[in-house]
Order: sequence, then structure tokens, then C-alpha cells
Amino acid sequence: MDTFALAEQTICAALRSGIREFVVCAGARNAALVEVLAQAEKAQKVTLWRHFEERCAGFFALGRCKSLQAPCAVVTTSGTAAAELLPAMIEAHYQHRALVAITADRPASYRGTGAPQAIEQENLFGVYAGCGSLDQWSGFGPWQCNVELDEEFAVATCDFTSDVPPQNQTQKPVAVAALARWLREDNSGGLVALVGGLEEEEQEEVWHFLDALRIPVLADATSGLREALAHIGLPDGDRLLKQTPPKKILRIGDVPIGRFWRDLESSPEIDVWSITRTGFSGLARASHVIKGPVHRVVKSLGHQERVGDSLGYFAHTARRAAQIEELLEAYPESEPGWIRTLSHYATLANSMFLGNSLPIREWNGFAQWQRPVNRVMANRGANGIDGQLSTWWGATADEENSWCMIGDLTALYDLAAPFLLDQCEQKGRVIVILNNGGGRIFERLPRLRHMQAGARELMINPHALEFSRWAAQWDMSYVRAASPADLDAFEPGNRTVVLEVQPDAQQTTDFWKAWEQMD
Ligand SMILES: Cc1ncc(C[n+]2csc(CCOP(=O)(O)OP(=O)(O)O)c2C)c(N)n1
Repeated sequence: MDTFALAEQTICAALRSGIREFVVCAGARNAALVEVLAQAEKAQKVTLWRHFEERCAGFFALGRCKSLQAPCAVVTTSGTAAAELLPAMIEAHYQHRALVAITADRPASYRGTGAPQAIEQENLFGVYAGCGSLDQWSGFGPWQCNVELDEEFAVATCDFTSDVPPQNQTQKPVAVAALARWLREDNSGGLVALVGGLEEEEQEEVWHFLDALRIPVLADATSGLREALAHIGLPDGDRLLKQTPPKKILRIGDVPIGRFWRDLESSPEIDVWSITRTGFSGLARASHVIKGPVHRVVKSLGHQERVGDSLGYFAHTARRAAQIEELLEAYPESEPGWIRTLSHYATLANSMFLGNSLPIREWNGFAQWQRPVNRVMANRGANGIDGQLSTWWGATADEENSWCMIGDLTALYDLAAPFLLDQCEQKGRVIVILNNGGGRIFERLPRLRHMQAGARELMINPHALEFSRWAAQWDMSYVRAASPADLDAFEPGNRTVVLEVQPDAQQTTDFWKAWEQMD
């Protein structure tokens, strides 16, 4: 088929499958697709974003999927350009998001030849994405559409009139009888809920469900319910559960972040049920999984009788919470102390994206509990520190007052993300970089403490890089905060602000030492 006609056909199939946003990463091979998309934008059929760096573009598109609750496509040229999408496709697979890669390829005869910019692109993402024409795609989960195009093409005027919006899929009922029975059965050995990330539409139903059960809850910030469920929450929950493990765990939402979830691998006697949108059990050992939109599953469980706190965790919670408050007051410039301070400021934000590694963990443990923080997000599919800024930018592209908080290596990973800055809303946008000079999470892991100095340095990657220069390169404002008092006059502005926070290393060490000694 004529290259331009094929490009037009590809984009029309994308429109038919419900894709309305495209991130364009241009090259000679995908130029015909770019031409068709530019015409579609002019005809107001699509919104276009552009980036030169496909890894960033992939994560940005993932953020768009999250925010739109609809598909988003990245359009790449051939060769390693297409391969740069792999991390975002993996993340989309585990998050079950409709991220689509439209990869321009050289004609099939080039495969295996080593000719310039010709790689084995068909099925490039392996188990992480289906591959074929967009008419074959279910509309759920990641997908690759690989199109063989010539570089030469003649431009024609496209006709987008055949674009039909996709039919709403009918929802299948989910079988919940066994879970309903399990919830009513003997709870004398303790039933605890671990709540991972939830979609916004899932949250309210989950709140009512857990409030009725009145069981102890450990809710991640990404559930959106961390503060709203504080009345049945477990401060310092991971330690409390380790000391007194319950017989039954109900997990709701994404795979929980905390230590106790990981420890469940070695406690097969604890019975685990998961209600999850993605269907991943999140455990390598046996457990029960119900896959479906969480709010619908919870709703079909019907009215819940109060189960309560049969192991008496709540008797400890007030004291634990008070102990944590004391430590945070004693070490305000430690990393947890900073998280507490920043979590007060963040209540003014419309959203908060938390970077993997320590920021998300320390936020779960030490952010304030009194006032809910709007829309807390993260990439917890594969727990990577890559693409965090790009995902955040995509998830909040048209939103004012959006904040993110990431570690310094995480920031260094995604230095080209601000290429999208001028295409997105900047008002009130704040990038908090918790700069502790490397990957300090590895200092917190007990199993790595026996490593020798040289090896420890290899793990941590210490550095003294200046984020002010990165901010200047992209014309972002820059504020450095060495003590919480430096934030008194802090005001986000009309341009993106980089707020570099430098926790006091000694206070952080002292905080954790005192925290470990808490009983
Ligand atoms: C893509 C990717 N590479 C490597 C890792 C392993 N890893 C986990 S945390 C971390 C260090 C992160 O450092 P930083 O962003 O400074 O945060 P901190 O640990 O100091 O909170 C690394 C390298 C990962 N999760 N993802």
C-alpha cells in the first residue's frame, strides 16, 4: 500500500479505538504518521504532544493514560527509538494502562540485515504488550502497532470522517461469594486490610466498606484514603503487624508498598485475599485474587457487619502516633522531619506525585494525617526510579498546583523530562528534590549493612551535583531549603519551581536510630 495511505489508515484505526492523544517523537521513518497527525490536530480530532526523547515520551504518555483514564499513543521512528519505550510499556503492563506504541518500521525485507536503523521491531515488547493492528486491540493494557513505511511519501488530504468512537464495553459481573464467606468466617485471629493505590472512582466505596468493617487498616497514600481512614489506621503499621501478625489479610487495590506485604512471602500461614484492578497477586506464594474494578467488587460484597480489631492493635496506636510525633519534633531536619513539613505545604497542592525509593515510603510513614492531600500518585507497577518526572508531567499536564517529590538520583534519571514544560500548565508546579546525595535507601536496608565501604559506595552513588544548574537550563525557578524555616516565604509561581531540599544527614541517622529503638 502507498505509504501515506497506510499512515492515514493507521491513525484512523487509532481514532476508532478511542485514542485522542498522541505523543509525537519524530524521525524520517515516521514522518508520514506525523503529517497525518498534524492534519488530525488541525481538524481538532486529536491533541498532540511532542518530545525528542522516546523514553520520556513513553512515561509522559503513561501519565496521560492515568489522568485521562483513556488510551494515549506514542509515535516513534524506527530502531532504538522504538526500543526506548520498553520501560514505560512494562510499567503500563503492571498498571494495566492503555499505552499504545505506534512504531514506524522499515519494510519487512530489512529484518535481520543490520541495515541502518533497522531492528527486529515486530513484537518488540514481548510479554508486556500485544502487537498487531489497532483494530485487534481490546482497548485495555499496552499494545504495539508496528507499521512498515517508506521514507518517501506524497502528502494528501486526510479524511477522518470514518472515525467512530468505540462502544462502551459491557461490564461482566465478578464472583465474590467465596470472599464474602471468608470475610464473615472466623476473624478471631485478626483481620487486617492493606490498601494499595486506588483509582479515584474506587476510593469512596472502599472507604465505606472499611469504615463499616472497622478492621485495622494500613492505607498507602496512593489509595487516597490514608488520612480519611486514620480513625482505623495503624501508625507504624508494618512493625506492629510484624510483632503481632494477623491470621487474615485483605488487600485492596495495587500491591502495597510496605515491608509487611513483602514479609507475607515467608508467612504462608497468613491467609491473603486481594481485590485488584490489575489482577496481579503481588506475591510469589499462594493467595486468592479477585480481579475487577475495586469499587464494583466491594459494592457487590454488600452490607458488611462490623468485624473490629480482635487482636487489639488499636490499643497501641495512640502511643505509637505520639512517639512518632516526638521524633519528628526532635529531628525536624531529618528526612522524615522534612517529609512531615512538606506534607503540610502539600495540602495546598492539587496533586502530589511521589517518587519511588524513600520519598514514597517516608511519606506513607511520616506525612501528616490530619488533612487529606489531594490525588497522591506514583508508578508502582515495576517500582522503577526511571521516568518519574515524565509520568508526573503527563498525569498533570493541564493542572495547576501539581507537586512531585523525588530523590536526587531519580531526578538525575529523567533530566530531559522538562522538554515538555512549555506544553504543560506551569502555574504552581513544584518539583521537590529530596537531595541526600545518592541512593540512600540502600543505607536503610538491614541486609546491606554488612557490605564493605567500597561496595556501599557502589550501591549509593554519592555525588555533589547542583540542581540549580539543571533548573537554569530549562528556565525553571530554583529554591534551596536547608532548614524548614527556609520554606516560610516559599510561594510557587507562574513558572515551574525546583525546590531542592537538603536533609541533615546526622539528624536523619539519629532519627532512624531512635525510631528503631521505639518499642
Ligand atoms: C530503573 C531503576 N534502576 C534502579 C533501581 C534500583 N534503585 C532503587 S532505589 C534506587 C536509588 C534511588 O536514589 P534516589 O532517587 O536518590 O532516592 P533515595 O534512595 O535517596 O530516596 C535505585 C538505584 C530502580 N528501582 N529502578
